[in-house]
Amino acid sequence: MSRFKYSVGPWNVHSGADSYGPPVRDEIPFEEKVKKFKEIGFDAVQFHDDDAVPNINNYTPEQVIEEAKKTKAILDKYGMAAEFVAPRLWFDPHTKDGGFCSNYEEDREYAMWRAYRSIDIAKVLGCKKIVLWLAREGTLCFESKSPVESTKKLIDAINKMLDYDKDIQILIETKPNEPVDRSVCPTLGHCMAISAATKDPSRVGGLLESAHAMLAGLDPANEIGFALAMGKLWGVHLNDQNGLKFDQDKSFGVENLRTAFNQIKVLMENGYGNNGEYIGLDVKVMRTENQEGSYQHLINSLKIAKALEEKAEKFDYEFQKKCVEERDYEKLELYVVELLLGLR
Ligand code: 3MF
Ligand code: MG
Repeated sequence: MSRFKYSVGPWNVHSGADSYGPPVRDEIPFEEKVKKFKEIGFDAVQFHDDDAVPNINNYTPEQVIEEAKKTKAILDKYGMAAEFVAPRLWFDPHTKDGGFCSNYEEDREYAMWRAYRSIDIAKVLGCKKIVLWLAREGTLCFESKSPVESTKKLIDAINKMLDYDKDIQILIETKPNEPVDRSVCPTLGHCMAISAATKDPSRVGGLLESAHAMLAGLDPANEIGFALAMGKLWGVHLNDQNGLKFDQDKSFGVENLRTAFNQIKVLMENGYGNNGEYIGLDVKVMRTENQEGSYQHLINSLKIAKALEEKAEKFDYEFQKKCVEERDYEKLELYVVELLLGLR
């Protein structure tokens, strides 16, 4: 039995198209994914606004709410909760230069429209969390935007969301780059500073994705610990990454097992989940996988995460204390590796 509740997004099961090639698997309908997520052992679904309401631009705000009810009915049918709604601001032609921090007022207004619709959808789906992965908020050409003005525009947009609804919480999913070259909010440290500058810091926190931390050259377990210390870790996207390259969204723990262990360990030690937080996975299956393998990365990631929960349960804190007293960190490090190798 896991102590955590796990969540996943519909985008985590996809047809395998990438920047260099077309789809290699068939698209799977949303309802079938939800059914399968439940079978695999997930408790909740993560949403983009247009996962919940496809073709969102074609609807009035009232119609968006009606459409979202259809998605809610599917969740209810399979006993699944919704974890969060995230405006997918990086897809639309209006946001090719960013949304909240775009140089064009029209784009900024469009971004707010999507943010308000995301809040409306979250209400229908029964969740309070709005995730902002600020994909295109930043620059490709440094001189095209002022970093000072961009930061202020982001704070302003978050303030408007906080005003729009008194119950919602905003979670910034930080990432240093990709698709932009330089992001406005690259790490959880930046996220905390932005939070403090908003009109209600108690409702603005963070979501840490393992791969995003690694792309910033940071240890995700450390980023998790930092946000926990601030009382502002309200979501995670566990996955893995082979060094500093493109965002790989690999299955959790397959490249950096010790870091994966430490992410689970620090979450467990600090009561993550006690306020209803989910462990979200944000993983993608390899393009080489066939149709039957569409969910294999989710099955594997869950298996690895739960196995690491067991390892963390076994962690000998007395031994750790002794090593610290003796200042024998070589001994402690060997212990951890032996634990992970099954030699302990
Ligand atoms: C990109 C991501 C995103 C976000 C998702 C929810 C597509 O690197 O991690 O996944 O997690 O959009 O905000
Ligand atoms: Mg993510």
